Amino acid sequence: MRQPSQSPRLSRRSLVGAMITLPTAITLGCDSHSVPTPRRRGASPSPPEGRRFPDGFRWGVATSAYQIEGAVKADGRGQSIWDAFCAVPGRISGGDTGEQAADHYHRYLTDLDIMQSLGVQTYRFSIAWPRIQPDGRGSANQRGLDFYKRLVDGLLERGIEPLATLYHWDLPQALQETGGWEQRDTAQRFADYAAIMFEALGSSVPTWATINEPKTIAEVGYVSGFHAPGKRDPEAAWAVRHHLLLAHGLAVRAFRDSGRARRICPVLNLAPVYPADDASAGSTAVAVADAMENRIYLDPIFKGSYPQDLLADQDKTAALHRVIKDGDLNVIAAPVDLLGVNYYNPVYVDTSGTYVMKHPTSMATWQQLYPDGLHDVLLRVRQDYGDIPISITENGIPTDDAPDGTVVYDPERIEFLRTHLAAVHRAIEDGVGVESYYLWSLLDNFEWSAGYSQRWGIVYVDFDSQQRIPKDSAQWYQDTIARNGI
Ligand code: GCO
Repeated sequence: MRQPSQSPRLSRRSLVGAMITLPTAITLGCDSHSVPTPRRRGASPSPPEGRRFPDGFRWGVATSAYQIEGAVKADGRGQSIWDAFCAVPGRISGGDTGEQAADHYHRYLTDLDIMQSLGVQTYRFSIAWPRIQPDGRGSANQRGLDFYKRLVDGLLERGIEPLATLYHWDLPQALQETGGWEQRDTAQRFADYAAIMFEALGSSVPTWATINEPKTIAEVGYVSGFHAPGKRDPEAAWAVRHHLLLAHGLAVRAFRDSGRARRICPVLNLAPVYPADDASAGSTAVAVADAMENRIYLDPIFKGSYPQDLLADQDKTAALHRVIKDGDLNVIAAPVDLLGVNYYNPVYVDTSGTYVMKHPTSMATWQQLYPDGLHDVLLRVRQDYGDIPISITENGIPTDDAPDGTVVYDPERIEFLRTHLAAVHRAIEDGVGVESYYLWSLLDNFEWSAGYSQRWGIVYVDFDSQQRIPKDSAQWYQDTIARNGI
């Protein structure tokens, strides 16, 4: 998330945005997964810079279930909070929903072939909890499990390493109806679901991620209300933050109990926090913003305690104090193997705590473009939390893409990727153990409250015909992977 409670409402998830009119094009059938070949013309606008990544560095792409799968009623899937949220008029730009999305549920073989053709080495996807437990509890729905088994097998057959995220925001609606993440019990339900997945796929998935961006869930789902479940209840957000962290810790414990000699990590969207001006340098306002953006998640997981400066503000954090039970911090701090970092933007704060825009943004008006922020945030993690292996689990930009025949020219995305990868490279040179990079995203997809008005993929999706067209950036990424550098 890049939209904390104090930020102006111009941030991510804005409800404005025009739908792109799509040309009629050939549909790639579900079964005939013929692969569109990335075109060879139109090279990167910038020359190679000669920055090679370390041997063994892994290049990936990322997606999430609700954003691409569609098939929301297939094979016994239950309803998620996003299905319910999309059904509320006015919540999503253009009245869009994830009902069809990129129809990946039926076209996953096409998508796997595209990844293989690009030379992608690892794929981060998420599992839709309501496909596995339609009501969020009880025994597993075999048909739901089978889909992810087929997906993982398809990846392994193509030599692509899976990274499975257990929770990318699609809570079973039945659990929302009993209180959702405001309820402590939901953390235990999550651990039970996680245990089902470790049992089913734990021998074939080498790396697991627990919860994607707890910050976005709390701030955008419970403070600004732009995301499901659409609440504006800052008090509730404190309980949600704690229960998400607890759910993470309980899932890590379940993972260790499963005896799998694999790896597990949290995925946090971190933002370097800078003073907006001289007056705010060293101010409490900057420290508070940093606590809410970063430390409130990093500290419990890696230090076993909430930030003291935050807890000391008893008035502000009374609702947090109320939900912390003895032993919770030990659970939350269960050792992890890796840290997943999603990076999209920095934050600048003035003395009043107001977020200030200092850089140009992408078409997502919350996204200030500042590649150095990625370098800074990586160094900061190393300095404050030690030498944790790190994966960049998301990084990307939306652009206003429209195909010209079979060509989709997206130079802005290539420039974004090139400059951010240069920042990652610099961090590695400075000693940070970054082992992999997952570009967000493989496909154009359902961008939450922005619906289909923002295209984040390196592969264009015509949402009418479901035709896929690799963009220029796909070609650029293929070359980058092939030479292991930029
Ligand atoms: C997130 C999610 C993705 C988004 C991406 C672009 O970070 O919010 O992980 O689902 O689509 O970040 O906003």
